[in-house]
Amino acid sequence: MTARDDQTPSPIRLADYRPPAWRVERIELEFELGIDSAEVRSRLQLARDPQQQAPLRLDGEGLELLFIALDGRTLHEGDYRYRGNTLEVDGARDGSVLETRVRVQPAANTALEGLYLSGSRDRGFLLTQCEAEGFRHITFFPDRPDVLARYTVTLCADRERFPVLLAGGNPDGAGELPGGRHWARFVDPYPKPCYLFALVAGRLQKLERDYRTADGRDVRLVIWAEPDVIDCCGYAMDALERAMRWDERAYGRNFDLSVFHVVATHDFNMGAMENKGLNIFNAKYLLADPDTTTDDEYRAVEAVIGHEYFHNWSGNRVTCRDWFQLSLKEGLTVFREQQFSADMNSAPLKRIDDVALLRRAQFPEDAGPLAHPVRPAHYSEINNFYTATVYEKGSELVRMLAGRLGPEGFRRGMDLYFGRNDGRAATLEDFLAALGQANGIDLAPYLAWYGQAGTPRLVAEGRYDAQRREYALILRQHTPPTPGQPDKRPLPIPVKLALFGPDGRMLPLHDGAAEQVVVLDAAEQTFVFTGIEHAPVPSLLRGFSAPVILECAYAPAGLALLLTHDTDGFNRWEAAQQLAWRAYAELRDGSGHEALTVWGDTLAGLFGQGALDHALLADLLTPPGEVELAERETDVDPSRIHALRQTLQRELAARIGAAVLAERYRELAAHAGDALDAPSQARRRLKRRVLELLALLDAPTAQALAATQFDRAATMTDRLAALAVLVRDEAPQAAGALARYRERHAGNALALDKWFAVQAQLPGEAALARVRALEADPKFTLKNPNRVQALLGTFARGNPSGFHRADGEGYRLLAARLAELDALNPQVAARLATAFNGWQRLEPVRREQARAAVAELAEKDLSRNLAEIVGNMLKG
Ligand code: B3K
Ligand code: ZN
Repeated sequence: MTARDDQTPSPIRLADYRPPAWRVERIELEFELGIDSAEVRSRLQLARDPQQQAPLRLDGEGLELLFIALDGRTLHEGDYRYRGNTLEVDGARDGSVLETRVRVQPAANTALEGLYLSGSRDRGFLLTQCEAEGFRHITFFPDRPDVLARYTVTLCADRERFPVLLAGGNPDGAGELPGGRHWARFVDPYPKPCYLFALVAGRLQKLERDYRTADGRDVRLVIWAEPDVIDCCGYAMDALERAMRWDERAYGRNFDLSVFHVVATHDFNMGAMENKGLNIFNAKYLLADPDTTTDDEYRAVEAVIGHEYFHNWSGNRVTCRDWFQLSLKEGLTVFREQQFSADMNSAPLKRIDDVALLRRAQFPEDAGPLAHPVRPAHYSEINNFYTATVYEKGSELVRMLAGRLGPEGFRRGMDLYFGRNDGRAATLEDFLAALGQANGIDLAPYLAWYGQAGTPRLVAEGRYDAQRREYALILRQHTPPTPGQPDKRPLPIPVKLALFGPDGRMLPLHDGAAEQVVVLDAAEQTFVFTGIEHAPVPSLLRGFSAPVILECAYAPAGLALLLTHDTDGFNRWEAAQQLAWRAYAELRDGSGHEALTVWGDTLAGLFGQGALDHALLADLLTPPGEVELAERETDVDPSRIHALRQTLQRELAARIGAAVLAERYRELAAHAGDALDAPSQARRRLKRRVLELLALLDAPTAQALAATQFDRAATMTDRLAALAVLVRDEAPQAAGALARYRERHAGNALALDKWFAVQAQLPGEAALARVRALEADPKFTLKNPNRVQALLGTFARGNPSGFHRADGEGYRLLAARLAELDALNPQVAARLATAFNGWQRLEPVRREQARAAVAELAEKDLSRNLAEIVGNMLKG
């Protein structure tokens, strides 16, 4: 393995943390902006840690140093050294002022980290992305989150080319300069780490709104976008206002600047970024209108708007001491977003979505060669640790803590956490201490969750003693080994539970309560419930009270009872999932059809009753996805899993019946319109599921309905659902529909992404040729992360039967693209490479093909980002 240039290959370790030897109290930045070249002047006011002797060392990558002075004296060669991404300066004292001037090249920056150009040279705009370590691509600085400084930023540029100049903080003057140039200054009163610095400059239009915080501050909210899409920002503005109100109510947190900017870009490595006072969004999570945005995407916009806004407290006012603490801000902020989205929409549906994501993205990560704890102990490239484990599992850990404390206790704890750590760079220990101390509870045992990788298995066994009217629940736990962690400790696992009698009613537990939380904190414990009149069916882990895999030998009839009667919406869905899993295993192993029958008949019954919420019904009718099914197997053959899952769904469809499905489809389709209210969205969700099931029984009818739906659709949700059915079935109408879609949405990048993605999902052998053809499309480019994700990400991650070909062509295509992409954008390449995760569990032929493709890639000259992923992938 070779890592490019002189980057340190040795890992950074949590155990090596030392406070910074030098801090920066104030930084004044002055930018002279241009497309090809920009000059950055910086003035740092330094403070020295009297306990440490280290010379002044600053991070800087790819900077052309034009000038350097210390305390007003110009430095010359010999007074400083700029080598290997570090600038070392002699003679600095506590209170010294260091001035530098550097040149950077925005248009040549394809990594989209630091200062770069979004869009074309003549019409695009300049922006920055600093988290995690992009600031060092802009100027020299101690680029670590525990150096908090006060920022004054002045932007200067040509007025005609860059009419809008923005930076984080409060505006502090603007004016004209000679030669058609102008300037604008921003002062941020809150000390912040440099990863939260941002600027934007270009031709942007705005949507504005006035907002008054609960504590009486007037704030101007401004969303900025390029002129052709400014009309698509209204939904995001409403969502922002909802998020701000919600944080005031739920956490007592108010916004703290006089202006809050949000900017949309089509060229972004991730979803969005919470820069202080100047959030920057991937357009995908900001722009929305009924003609191009699906219902799921509307909810994603609301969620990401909330997420970034909530970071203003969980991340910005209280930041992380070091990057090992990343989940301190990310897990907590995902949790806050989940609460917000649950409050704005349906709480059970949100929980189902989130747990499905956890199972699809995080469980496989935790089970493969890239497994790492929520707080990793070491890393080589921090950008590789913005993972489902740090985010989604991190959120589950906060949820357990919140559950342990109850709503009032958690709020008390959060108040103490925010109050005590405001303006500080904190650790996960600080977080647990505040939550615990505010409630007089020792939460230290939960720290073990942060340090241990792998998904715990929770084994539950119930024994009913009719004579003593006692029910004993025996709970055991074990966590399989993960790379570097062979031995696992027991963790505190809160199990929220209820017991159901044979008639589907909840049995009273201790003190007559219907629901209770027991905490398993040893390898095995028994919990006894007395006064239980019947052998109960336990509803365990209600609301998914811990991120574990539950193993419980339910009889299919017991699961059917929960599916029909459980009062916890999430656990109803969970019962359907468990039943579907059993039914799938029966099909696979030819081991009878008990679960299949119970699953199909129970769902067919619920379908016929029509009493359920449409969206919940749609989710109940959806078995675990191909990725989740593969998780429970060894010698994985994705094409077989695909075929079996299709058979499984066909069985379900047959039990409901083609006529019933077609009839329900027509009923649902009768309510047209583009309304976004919950019932309308739910109707569209069910309509889609019904159409998909019908397609498995009676393809010609379903295709005809889909073609009509495609032509008449009033929403992107309906149009795309219909298109997906046509494309996946390779229906005769598919080509025409694709052509019409392409024509209709020619000028819209986000709609075009969906055009690429829907075709990348073509199942089986046909996928590869389609992906190759699409790569040759003039609209395909490796330079745009959204386009790469739409085509290659969807193919490699969202289409197992297409990607995992036995001949290995899918793997070779991905490996070849990764090498090309890595030269342009290492972060995006490294993220895409994680699609190889799980290769060790493939059946032998595919396993060898995948291994060979990854090994060959590893031989190339790779970025540190991609080298780390590929290296870990081969280690396990
Ligand atoms: N904090 C950013 C993610 C930055 C990723 C850097 N590679 C977005 C978020 O989680 O809100
Ligand atoms: Zn975040």
